[in-house]
Amino acid sequence: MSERRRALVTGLTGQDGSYLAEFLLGKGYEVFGLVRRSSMPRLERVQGILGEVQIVYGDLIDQSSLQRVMGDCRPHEIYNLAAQSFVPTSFAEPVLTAEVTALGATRMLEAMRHVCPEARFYQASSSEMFGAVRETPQNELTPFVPQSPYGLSKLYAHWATVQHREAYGVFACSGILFNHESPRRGEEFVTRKIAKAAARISRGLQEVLYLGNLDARRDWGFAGDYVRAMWLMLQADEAADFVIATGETNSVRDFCSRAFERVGLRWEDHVETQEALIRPLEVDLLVGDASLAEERLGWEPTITFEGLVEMMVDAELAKLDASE
Ligand code: NAP
Ligand code: F7E
Repeated sequence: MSERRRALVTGLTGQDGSYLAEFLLGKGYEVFGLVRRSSMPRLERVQGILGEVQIVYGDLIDQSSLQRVMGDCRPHEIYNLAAQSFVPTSFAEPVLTAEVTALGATRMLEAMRHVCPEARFYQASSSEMFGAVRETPQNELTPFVPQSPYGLSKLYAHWATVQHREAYGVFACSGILFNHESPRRGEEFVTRKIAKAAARISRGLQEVLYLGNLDARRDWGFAGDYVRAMWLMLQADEAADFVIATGETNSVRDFCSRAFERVGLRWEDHVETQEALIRPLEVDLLVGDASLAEERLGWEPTITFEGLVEMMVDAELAKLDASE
């Protein structure tokens, strides 16, 4: 009988970590999820799989913890999803963001190189690296012009991944993922913030939704589709970097319009803009070209923009119903 495959997932408690762990369990993997210590458990997103996933403790800031965990788990595949991932926080805490998001990835790569060099490595890179975009749509060859300490940190981690592949021959892939959302998205990100507010306003629980830049355009997909792409990258014959995106771009205003329409309201009657929510630098337009992933990995998104907005608003309405 062949050995059960083992996967180590950092960022287990985050949006993508929870979807990826479920996906890997469904494929028969033994899943180890790296969790950092906190005074209160943050396992809400993985409640449903706590009996199946093995929690291991460590922190991307602590090299020795990563080496210990890799030695204990002996993973065949490593998915590095942990990061300080919120762009506004990266302006407020640029050094912490670099420690976790940039150097954390290097720590993971170095730990793998020394402890389990045969493992396959996935780095959660980001469309934020394209920043002030030099061409549209963006693909694997588009130049990077990051516009935030977060984008800059992800760029460092991206090149650390490429360099480890080229210098040491490890199987390391960088997935350049465009924005992906779900009912499990953190509440401070704009899609979840809008979906939650639309639901609450429709039930008379809130009056106004304060937002920043309504003109920013993003290529929004569904997180469940995107974790499948991560896995496909590590099953390929050769390690490479891939853009993962839907190829469609919409503005924050478009998201508002759809979300409020879903609850029978006009967004213009409830949304106000607030200067404090405008970023020091903005990424105005993102839209990805994922044709390489389609061609080499057979990956395609299954959820449309309209389907995503409806899924997120309906999930917020269902939560309100359940709490009544
Ligand atoms: P998320 O919900 O913010 O999750 C981040 C995860 O990182 C959480 O589990 C968090 O743990 C963990 N973490 C933070 N600092 C850590 C540290 N010092 N040591 C260990 N773990 C730490 O992010 P996500 O949306 O799932 O995204 C997953 C990854 O993809 C991130 O690297 C993100 O930057 C990247 N990405 C996301 C998108 C997107 O649209 N979602 C697009 C491109 C790339 P706690 O729960 O303890 O805070
Ligand atoms: O902002 C605008 C904001 O915070 C999207 C992360 O997962 O995707 C995410 O980064 C847009 C921006 O995501 C508000 O200015 C307007 O233009 O939802 P977001 P993000 O910054 O695109 C990338 C790919 C990642 O890798 C990141 O980890 O929406 N916006 N008003 C607002 N944004 C927020 N958060 N809140 C507002 O009130």
